Amino acid sequence: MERTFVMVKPDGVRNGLIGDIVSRFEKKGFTLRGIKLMHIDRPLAERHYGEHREKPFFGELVDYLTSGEVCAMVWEGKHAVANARSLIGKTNPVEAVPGTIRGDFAMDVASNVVHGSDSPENAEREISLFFGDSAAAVYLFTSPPLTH
Ligand code: FUP
Repeated sequence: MERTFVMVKPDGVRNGLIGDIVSRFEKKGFTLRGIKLMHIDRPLAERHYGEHREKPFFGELVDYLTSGEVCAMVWEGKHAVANARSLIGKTNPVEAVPGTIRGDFAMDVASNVVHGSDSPENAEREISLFFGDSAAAVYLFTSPPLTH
């Protein structure tokens, strides 16, 4: 089984899309292995998008990612990386076909609602970055036992 890292970006959280996006992954057949709401600081955003450091849009990308809470998730399933990218759609929402998440919920490349890893290697790197030791990810998100 493969895992992938998916993140509802700040505009997706602000627009109330977490439930819809989670639902699409569940209905597709993915298994949820980790989920948390968090605020990304600039160093984490810069590491996550390190491959784009030299691009002209890098500063705006980091501003955008740190502008509000995100919902970070680990999803597992067969061909998880490729299947997730099919659900998410093209990077530029103008090109993303209706029926995909970006095709249905986004208008502009600079705020395209959701992230999905582009390779199994990057998925494991991103899971480690956001969830710590990836092998322990499942346990990290188990609620503590109730103590009343
Ligand atoms: P993706 O893997 O689909 O998220 O796409 P990329 O890794 O190519 O891009 C990462 C993020 O950079 C995108 F989600 C949006 C942003 N971006 C821009 O803002 N402008 C661009 O021209 C390209 C990407």
